Amino acid sequence: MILKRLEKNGKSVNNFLKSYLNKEKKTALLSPIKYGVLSGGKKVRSSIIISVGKLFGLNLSKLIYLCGAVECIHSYSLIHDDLPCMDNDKTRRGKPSTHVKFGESTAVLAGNSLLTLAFEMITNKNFKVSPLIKIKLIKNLSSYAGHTGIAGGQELDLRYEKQKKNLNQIIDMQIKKTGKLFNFCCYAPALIARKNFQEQKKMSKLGEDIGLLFQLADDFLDVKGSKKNTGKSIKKDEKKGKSTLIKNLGIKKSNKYAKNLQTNILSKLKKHGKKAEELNNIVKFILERKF
Ligand code: GRG
Repeated sequence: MILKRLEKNGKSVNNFLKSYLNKEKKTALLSPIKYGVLSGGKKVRSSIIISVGKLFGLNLSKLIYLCGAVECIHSYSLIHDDLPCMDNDKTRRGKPSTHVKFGESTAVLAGNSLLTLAFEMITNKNFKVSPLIKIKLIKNLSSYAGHTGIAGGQELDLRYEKQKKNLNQIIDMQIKKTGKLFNFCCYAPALIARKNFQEQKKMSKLGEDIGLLFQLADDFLDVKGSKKNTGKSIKKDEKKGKSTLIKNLGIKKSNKYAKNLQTNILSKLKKHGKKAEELNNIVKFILERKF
């Protein structure tokens, strides 16, 4: 059931992105940009935005520009993550990585362009929210993508290779690398629905926890998953000496940690009752997923 919903959301977001990109000027970077953002991907961050919107009575048309922006940033991060100077991965979403298909310099520039497109999307006149809300969205999203978020987390991820790091350091790195973008996915609908500051903060924290859960599941898949299902190389973390929770605690304790985190997230959603049904199911999917 939830898989069908994720697929449906993914299609809506892909259609939006296709039509947005088809209106862009026809530059040499447009093909690698489309390849990076449109070919495959679960679009799970978009599904979180959409399901959090349901908690606050927001429909898809109010949120689609946000979904597009978040998927552009996510895809940029994957294109750069796969580069030879980063994690050097040749396969992504079951296809050649963008730099393998288009060359390294083009992949860097397509990634940069996806990052800036995200902010352009938020400023689009058809995204009908107030200018003040747009400024707040841009402020948060830019800090979550930069050195205090994704890029900073990636720097730590690379720096921590072949080092012994404690639990707090690992969690801090995972939250920056993955959690901050999920934070945005939960915070932004609360801001657009004009929820009070306390509620916005709660949604930010909930998003970070969901992002951490997502990253832990990603680490489990690296150990126990298959290349066929995940569409990317597996068993890389141990080879590269990555600092993960699994390396620190072992599989059994890491599983327990993830289960506790999931229970905690689900208990925070109880107050929303039936409105949280879809988000509940996504949180369950995140830990059970095979891809
Ligand atoms: C700034 C030069 C420069 C590089 C930055 C931003 C970055 C490099 C790396 C991002 C870190 C990263 C890739 C974190 C992993 C997050 C993660 C679990 C990605 C997989 O997400 P899924 O499973 O992917 O949602 P799909 O393919 O489904 O979209």
